[in-house]
Amino acid sequence: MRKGQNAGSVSTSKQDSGMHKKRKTKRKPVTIVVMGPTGSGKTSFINTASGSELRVGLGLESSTENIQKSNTFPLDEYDVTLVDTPGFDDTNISDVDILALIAKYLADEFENRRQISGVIYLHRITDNRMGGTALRNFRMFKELCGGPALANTAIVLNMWNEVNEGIRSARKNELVSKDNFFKPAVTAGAKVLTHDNTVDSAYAVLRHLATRRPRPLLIQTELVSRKKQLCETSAGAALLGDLVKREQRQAEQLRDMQKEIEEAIRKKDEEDRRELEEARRKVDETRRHLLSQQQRMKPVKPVGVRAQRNRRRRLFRGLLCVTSDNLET
Ligand SMILES: Nc1nc2c(ncn2[C@@H]2O[C@H](COP(=O)(O)OP(=O)(O)OP(=O)(O)O)[C@@H](O)[C@H]2O)c(=O)[nH]1
Ligand SMILES: [Mg+2]
Repeated sequence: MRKGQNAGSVSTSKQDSGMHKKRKTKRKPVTIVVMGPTGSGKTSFINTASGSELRVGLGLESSTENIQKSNTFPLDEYDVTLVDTPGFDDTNISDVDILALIAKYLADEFENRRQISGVIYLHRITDNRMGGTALRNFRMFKELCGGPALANTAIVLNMWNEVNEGIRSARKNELVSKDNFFKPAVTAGAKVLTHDNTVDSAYAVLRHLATRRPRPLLIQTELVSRKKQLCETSAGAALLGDLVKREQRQAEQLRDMQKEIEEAIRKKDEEDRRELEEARRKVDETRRHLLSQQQRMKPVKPVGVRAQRNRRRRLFRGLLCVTSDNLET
């Protein structure tokens, strides 16, 4: 059905270029970015709305690891392009790399005067709690957009038809009324909408965003206009704060494990000791990973006159600080 609609739009534009040349109206290009945790249904939403065939996840692993664009498709007087983003879940790609990817895409668009009309944040209404990963993703979404641009966002509660009326309205009320969930974004103008995996509900979301006046996202002005490094941006600071907290929790866990190991040694319980040491090794690995991510979020010092003169390098010095070539030793 989506393909038919796209094909239809192509033939419409061909007719326009022939018989109705004088009445030809140019559709307004609209770009909408889709964010949300891994597995929240970002790619599925994009495919449903655009008729694209971007890869959808099958298992628990994250499936979208890069920024990808949908087919551009007509909707009312707009030509809509949807932009898929990876979720922050620190598995296949680190959260720092994901932030760098998204930030670089947004900064490039801003620098090339291509406006972002809106941002969608997807949240599964089937989730019975707002866990650490969901909170982290939402925080990153909020910090990337910043106050004024939140008016151009939609928080989309998807999988809406998967739970009964009582549960979904109770969950929605909780999500929009709690300060640590969606309330601050809603107060700043984010619109809460629902999606039941149909083209109609996807279009309703897109129509809401397409009709709004585009505004730059905070990360765009921070990186391009104010020439901040990524680590100096609101999103960068939020991610760094999160990495520090997670690392502290791991360090605490390591201290507790050390006590348990000493106890096992004292009791001469060899099996217990081996199991605990194996568990400690894993926690230590996670902690080291978090420390190395923190390290990569450190500001990079200017590297010389020539580099200073290079506008592009200056612009993205924050992003360059998180690529492997530019790691501080
Ligand atoms: N029932 C139902 N399942 C859905 C819906 N949207 C997505 N899914 C399923 O949820 C899983 C994840 O969907 P994706 O679209 O890959 O999610 P994603 O957010 O792009 O995930 P990543 O690319 O890993 O970040 C897939 O198995 C989809 O089929 C929906 O509206 N209803
Ligand atoms: Mg995806």
